[in-house]
Amino acid sequence: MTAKVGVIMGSKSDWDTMRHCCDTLEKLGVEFETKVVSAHRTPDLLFSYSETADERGLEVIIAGAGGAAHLPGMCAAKTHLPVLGIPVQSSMLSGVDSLLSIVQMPAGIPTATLAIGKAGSINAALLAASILSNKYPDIKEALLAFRANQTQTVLDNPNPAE
Ligand code: RP5
Repeated sequence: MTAKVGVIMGSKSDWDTMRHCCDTLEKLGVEFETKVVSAHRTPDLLFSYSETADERGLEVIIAGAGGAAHLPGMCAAKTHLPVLGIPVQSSMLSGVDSLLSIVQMPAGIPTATLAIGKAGSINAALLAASILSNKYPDIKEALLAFRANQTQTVLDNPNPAE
Protein backbone atom coordinates (compact mmCIF):
# COMPACT_ATOMS: atom_id res chain seq x y z
CA MET A 1 0.00 0.00 0.00
CA THR A 2 1.66 3.22 -1.16
CA ALA A 3 0.73 6.34 0.76
CA LYS A 4 -0.93 8.98 -1.38
CA VAL A 5 -1.00 11.61 1.38
CA GLY A 6 1.85 12.59 3.66
CA VAL A 7 0.68 13.95 7.01
CA ILE A 8 3.48 15.77 8.78
CA MET A 9 3.52 17.86 11.93
CA GLY A 10 6.03 20.02 13.74
CA SER A 11 5.89 18.18 17.05
CA LYS A 12 4.38 15.19 18.80
CA SER A 13 2.36 17.76 20.72
CA ASP A 14 0.46 18.49 17.48
CA TRP A 15 -0.96 14.95 17.38
CA ASP A 16 -4.08 15.84 19.39
CA THR A 17 -5.06 18.11 16.49
CA MET A 18 -3.63 16.07 13.63
CA ARG A 19 -5.25 12.77 14.66
CA HIS A 20 -8.58 14.16 13.44
CA CYS A 21 -7.07 14.51 9.98
CA CYS A 22 -5.74 10.94 10.08
CA ASP A 23 -9.05 9.57 11.40
CA THR A 24 -10.87 11.26 8.51
CA LEU A 25 -8.42 9.96 5.89
CA GLU A 26 -8.89 6.49 7.35
CA LYS A 27 -12.70 6.80 7.16
CA LEU A 28 -12.39 7.73 3.49
CA GLY A 29 -10.00 4.88 2.73
CA VAL A 30 -7.18 7.20 1.67
CA GLU A 31 -3.73 5.68 2.19
CA PHE A 32 -1.48 8.00 4.17
CA GLU A 33 1.73 8.10 6.15
CA THR A 34 2.40 10.23 9.18
CA LYS A 35 5.61 11.67 10.65
CA VAL A 36 6.94 14.37 12.94
CA VAL A 37 9.01 16.76 10.82
CA SER A 38 10.03 20.05 12.38
CA ALA A 39 10.96 23.07 10.28
CA HIS A 40 13.11 24.38 13.11
CA ARG A 41 14.38 21.32 14.98
CA THR A 42 14.93 19.03 11.97
CA PRO A 43 15.30 21.33 8.95
CA ASP A 44 17.37 18.82 6.95
CA LEU A 45 14.67 16.18 7.41
CA LEU A 46 12.06 18.67 6.22
CA PHE A 47 14.08 19.28 3.05
CA SER A 48 14.67 15.60 2.28
CA TYR A 49 11.05 14.69 3.08
CA SER A 50 9.69 17.37 0.77
CA GLU A 51 12.21 16.79 -2.02
CA THR A 52 11.54 13.04 -2.19
CA ALA A 53 7.75 13.19 -1.64
CA ASP A 54 6.86 13.05 -5.34
CA GLU A 55 9.20 10.19 -6.23
CA ARG A 56 7.91 8.22 -3.20
CA GLY A 57 4.38 8.41 -4.61
CA LEU A 58 2.86 11.08 -2.42
CA GLU A 59 0.29 13.24 -4.21
CA VAL A 60 -0.73 15.64 -1.44
CA ILE A 61 1.04 16.78 1.71
CA ILE A 62 -0.83 17.92 4.82
CA ALA A 63 1.34 19.86 7.25
CA GLY A 64 0.23 20.96 10.71
CA ALA A 65 2.22 23.26 12.96
CA GLY A 66 1.73 25.75 15.73
CA GLY A 67 3.28 29.04 16.80
CA ALA A 68 5.93 30.16 14.31
CA ALA A 69 4.42 27.63 11.92
CA HIS A 70 6.91 27.55 9.05
CA LEU A 71 6.46 23.86 8.23
CA PRO A 72 3.77 24.07 5.50
CA GLY A 73 5.38 27.03 3.71
CA MET A 74 8.89 25.58 3.73
CA CYS A 75 7.55 22.22 2.61
CA ALA A 76 5.76 23.95 -0.27
CA ALA A 77 9.01 25.71 -1.16
CA LYS A 78 10.65 22.31 -1.71
CA THR A 79 7.93 20.43 -3.63
CA HIS A 80 5.46 21.18 -6.40
CA LEU A 81 2.86 18.90 -4.74
CA PRO A 82 -0.18 20.57 -3.17
CA VAL A 83 0.51 21.42 0.48
CA LEU A 84 -2.42 21.89 2.85
CA GLY A 85 -1.53 23.75 6.03
CA ILE A 86 -3.26 23.24 9.37
CA PRO A 87 -2.71 25.94 12.00
CA VAL A 88 -2.45 24.16 15.35
CA GLN A 89 -4.01 26.02 18.27
CA SER A 90 -1.09 27.35 20.31
CA SER A 91 -1.28 27.93 24.06
CA MET A 92 0.00 31.52 24.04
CA LEU A 93 -1.90 33.06 21.10
CA SER A 94 -4.67 30.51 20.49
CA GLY A 95 -3.46 29.63 17.01
CA VAL A 96 -3.77 33.08 15.45
CA ASP A 97 0.04 33.07 15.32
CA SER A 98 -0.04 29.68 13.55
CA LEU A 99 -2.72 30.85 11.11
CA LEU A 100 -0.89 34.04 10.16
CA SER A 101 2.41 32.17 9.83
CA ILE A 102 0.86 29.78 7.30
CA VAL A 103 -1.60 31.87 5.34
CA GLN A 104 0.33 34.89 4.10
CA MET A 105 2.65 33.24 1.59
CA PRO A 106 4.48 35.27 -1.03
CA ALA A 107 3.13 34.95 -4.58
CA GLY A 108 4.68 31.97 -6.32
CA ILE A 109 4.70 29.43 -3.46
CA PRO A 110 1.11 28.66 -2.39
CA THR A 111 -0.11 26.74 0.61
CA ALA A 112 -3.80 26.00 1.07
CA THR A 113 -4.58 27.18 4.60
CA LEU A 114 -7.31 25.54 6.65
CA ALA A 115 -9.06 26.65 9.84
CA ILE A 116 -7.30 26.60 13.22
CA GLY A 117 -7.49 23.31 15.12
CA LYS A 118 -9.84 20.34 14.80
CA ALA A 119 -12.05 21.79 12.04
CA GLY A 120 -9.01 22.56 9.89
CA SER A 121 -7.59 19.13 10.57
CA ILE A 122 -10.75 17.35 9.42
CA ASN A 123 -11.16 19.67 6.45
CA ALA A 124 -7.57 19.14 5.30
CA ALA A 125 -8.34 15.43 4.99
CA LEU A 126 -11.55 16.16 3.09
CA LEU A 127 -9.75 18.59 0.80
CA ALA A 128 -7.01 16.05 0.12
CA ALA A 129 -9.69 13.49 -0.75
CA SER A 130 -11.34 16.05 -2.98
CA ILE A 131 -8.07 16.66 -4.85
CA LEU A 132 -7.52 12.91 -5.25
CA SER A 133 -11.14 12.22 -6.23
CA ASN A 134 -10.55 13.34 -9.82
CA LYS A 135 -8.11 10.47 -10.28
CA TYR A 136 -9.41 7.75 -7.91
CA PRO A 137 -13.08 6.72 -8.28
CA ASP A 138 -13.10 4.87 -4.92
CA ILE A 139 -12.04 8.04 -3.09
CA LYS A 140 -14.66 10.05 -4.95
CA GLU A 141 -17.32 7.54 -3.93
CA ALA A 142 -16.19 7.62 -0.28
CA LEU A 143 -16.18 11.42 -0.26
CA LEU A 144 -19.67 11.66 -1.77
CA ALA A 145 -20.96 9.10 0.74
CA PHE A 146 -19.38 11.04 3.64
CA ARG A 147 -21.07 14.24 2.50
CA ALA A 148 -24.45 12.59 1.87
CA ASN A 149 -24.33 10.97 5.31
CA GLN A 150 -23.44 14.28 6.95
CA THR A 151 -26.36 16.00 5.23
CA GLN A 152 -28.76 13.23 6.19
CA THR A 153 -27.64 13.36 9.84
CA VAL A 154 -28.51 17.07 10.01
CA LEU A 155 -31.87 16.55 8.28
CA ASP A 156 -32.71 13.65 10.60
CA ASN A 157 -32.02 15.73 13.72
CA PRO A 158 -33.78 19.10 13.23
CA ASN A 159 -34.62 19.67 16.92
CA PRO A 160 -31.62 21.33 18.64
CA ALA A 161 -32.99 20.56 22.12
CA GLU A 162 -33.20 16.81 21.58
C1 RP5 B 1 5.81 23.93 16.53
O1 RP5 B 1 5.99 24.33 17.84
C2 RP5 B 1 5.04 22.65 16.60
O2 RP5 B 1 4.29 22.49 15.43
C3 RP5 B 1 4.19 22.81 17.82
O3 RP5 B 1 2.86 23.20 17.51
C4 RP5 B 1 4.88 23.93 18.59
C5 RP5 B 1 5.31 23.53 19.97
O4 RP5 B 1 6.10 22.38 19.91
P1 RP5 B 1 6.55 21.62 21.24
O5 RP5 B 1 7.38 22.57 22.03
O6 RP5 B 1 5.28 21.23 21.97
O7 RP5 B 1 7.33 20.41 20.77
O8 RP5 B 1 7.03 23.72 15.88
